[in-house]
Amino acid sequence: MPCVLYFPIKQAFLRANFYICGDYPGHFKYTFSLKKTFFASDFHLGADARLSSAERERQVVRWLRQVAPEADAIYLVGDLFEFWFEYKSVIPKGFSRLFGVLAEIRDANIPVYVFTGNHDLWMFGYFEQEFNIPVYHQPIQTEIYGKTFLIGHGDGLGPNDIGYKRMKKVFVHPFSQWLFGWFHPDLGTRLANFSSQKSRSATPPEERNWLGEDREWLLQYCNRKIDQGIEPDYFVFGHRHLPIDWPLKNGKSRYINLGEWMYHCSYAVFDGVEMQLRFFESEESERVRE
Ligand SMILES: [Mn+2]
Repeated sequence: MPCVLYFPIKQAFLRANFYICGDYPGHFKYTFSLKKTFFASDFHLGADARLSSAERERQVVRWLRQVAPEADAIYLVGDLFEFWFEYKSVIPKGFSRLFGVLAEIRDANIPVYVFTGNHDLWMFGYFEQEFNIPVYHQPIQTEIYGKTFLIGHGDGLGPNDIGYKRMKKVFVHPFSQWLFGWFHPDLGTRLANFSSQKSRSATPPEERNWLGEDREWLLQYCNRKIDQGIEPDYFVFGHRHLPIDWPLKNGKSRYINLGEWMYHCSYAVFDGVEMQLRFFESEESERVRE
């Protein structure tokens, strides 16, 4: 078979996803599709916004259930929770529906990768032990179907944000983590909720504007990486709470920001050829693109 035919067919076969799903016992659907990789970030479960946190958790679960059958992998890129801290023997209450579906997805052998964000960076092994989900505290570079990706939450990257970078040093320091771990969880959680009330994760989208190419920190970070010779096809970040799809100066890479789920319910899907920003149960609206 000529190469021009053989390789696309082989690639499609490698990505083919044959699955049987049963909504009810004895009721099976046989489906075929090409596998896709999904990315989402900034659910901020635990904080109310357009929907209450409980309603939003159900929405996230609906999304995960919808995408899982055709997912080759699911990347959850930070700030899943408004606040998360793992004590030695205690985790925060709630999120049982999310955990149920994550356990189901992992038990079906679909890879899930979790990144910590600035709101939930205190993950110390629970996700690995309970769900067999690797947790990344730093951006990673990876390859998916021949395209290269640099994926991370995005906090503390780029110029500026000096105040946060200083605070992050304290947050990730083993001594402060050890100390915080010795506060009673009710007290620790209250302290954290008090400080996150001051944070602006719930700022509505109309108050979040594209600052322009020269003032978007994560865009500047991408440009710096390109200057250093690091040129992935896609830079994928969250943290900015603004869905962005921006072509970069090298004419090859793109900066994708996943947006958030307090208002936009945005996510990205890579089908092996193209990366697309999409919106779940939400008006396809305010995405930033050139
Ligand atoms: Mn966030």
